[in-house]
Amino acid sequence: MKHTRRRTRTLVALVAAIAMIAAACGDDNGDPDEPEAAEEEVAEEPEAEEEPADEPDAEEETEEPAEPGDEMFDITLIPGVTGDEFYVSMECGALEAAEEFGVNLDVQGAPQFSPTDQIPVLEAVIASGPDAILIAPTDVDALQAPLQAAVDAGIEVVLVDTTLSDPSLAVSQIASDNLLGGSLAADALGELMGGEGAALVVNVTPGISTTDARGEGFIQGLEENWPDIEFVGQEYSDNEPARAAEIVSAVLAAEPELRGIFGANLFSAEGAATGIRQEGRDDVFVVGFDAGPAQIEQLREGIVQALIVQQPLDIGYQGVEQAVLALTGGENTFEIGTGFVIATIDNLDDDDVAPFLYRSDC
Ligand code: T6T
Repeated sequence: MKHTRRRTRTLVALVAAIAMIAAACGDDNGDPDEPEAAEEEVAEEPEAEEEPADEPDAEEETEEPAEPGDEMFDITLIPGVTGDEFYVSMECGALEAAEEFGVNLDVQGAPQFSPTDQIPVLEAVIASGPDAILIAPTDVDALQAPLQAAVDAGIEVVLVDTTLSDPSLAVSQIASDNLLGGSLAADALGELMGGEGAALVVNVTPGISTTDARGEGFIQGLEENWPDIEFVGQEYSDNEPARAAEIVSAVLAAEPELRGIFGANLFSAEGAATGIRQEGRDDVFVVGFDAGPAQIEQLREGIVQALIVQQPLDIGYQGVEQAVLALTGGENTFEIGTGFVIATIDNLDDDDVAPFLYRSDC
């Protein structure tokens, strides 16, 4: 897309320049023979087209990689879902970068975290012809072919947060180290539980790269460092807090030894904590992933003891930066990892934690 636009622009400029030179020559010398000379030059023009096909033509000679800000690139961010403060914060970071690099940023998302809802959004975005798409795919396999269609249409793809089974179609992927995040959650919960009792994971939906990795990291972390904690399993909330709360009530009834819950994303963690509050249990610890405003409130209330906080602003910022690099002939970094902080009631307002808590608007 950018190449077509740049070529057209270069060609228009070239034609305009020739016209201006011809007009200037005609005006200046007042020699009646001169128009003939000009005509001769024009008549000779077609010969220029008889150059060997592999010679660079004037159009190609003037094509240079664009510089950031040189051209108003159009970039669309497609989050996993709308109304999720993790993605709102990512959008804030992306907007900051868009302003800095002088590109247009549009955001288009679906109200449910599901490929069925996200694919039509992606298809509409492809049809609108942006230069680049930043996307958090909602399923490792279902988004593979639709994103290949974007690449085939000449659109640069950057994966932000989640990834694909085969991410090689993207120029870059920027995400937390979710396996590590899961093991950090296991250690935080293991400490709180004093290394004893049973633990549950409330996850989102199988097939999401990030949350699958967190579940795996948590299980590995328990096995490696907390051998006396019994893992009672992983249940799926479908990204619905109410479903997460129901799961917690049901497992509490069935597992009297349950003392720890890991909520693997914002809505699962928030719902799991709500379930604990509804059951009136103060002997069960909750460690959640993410740090939306409701989660922070639960941390302050003492229903949640720790949050593994990602850096979505940085993911969004770097996503735009990588897209701009791809569009301007720069060198991309294929895999970029962003960090975590662990928030507790004791450090929530500290300077090294507070700036990472998620935003509900920019
Ligand atoms: O945890 C984030 C994100 O990293 C994950 O891929 C999906 O869920 C969140 O958006 C939080 O709701």
